[in-house]
Amino acid sequence: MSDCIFCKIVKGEIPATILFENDKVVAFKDINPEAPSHLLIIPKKHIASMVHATEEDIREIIPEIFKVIQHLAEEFGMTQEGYRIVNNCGKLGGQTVGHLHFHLLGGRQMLWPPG
Ligand code: IU
Repeated sequence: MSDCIFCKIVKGEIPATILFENDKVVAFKDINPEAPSHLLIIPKKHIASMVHATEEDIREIIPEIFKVIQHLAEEFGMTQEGYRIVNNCGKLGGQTVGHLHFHLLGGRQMLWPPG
C-alpha cells in the first residue's frame, strides 16, 4: 500500500532502526518505546490487521513472525526475565497503524490488565 507508513519502512523509504530482515519479515525499534526494549515485528506484505490475515498468511507468515520474535527476545536478553508480545487489532484493540505488527516489549515489569 503506497500510503502505509510501515510499507514505507519495509521499502526503506522512511528511516527506522532495522534489527532483522528476511524475505517475509522485518523487525525494527519502536520510535516511541514503552519499555527499555520495544521492538516491532511486521510482515513485509501489507496485511492491515489480524482481521485481514488470510489462512495462507496464518500458515506462511505468522509462524515466521513468531520465529523472529523468539530470536530477538534472545538477542535482546529478554528470555531470563520474560517479555510481552502484543498485537493491537482494530479500533477497540487500540491499533493505530494499519499494517499488522507485533510489539515485543521487555526490560520492565508489565502490568495486567492492560489499559
Ligand atoms: P499500535 O499497536 O498500532 O498502536 O502501534 C503502533 C506503533 O508503531 C506505536 O508503538 C508507534 O510508536 C510505532 N511507530 C513506529 O515505530 N514508527 C513510526 O513511524 C510510527 C509508529 I507512525
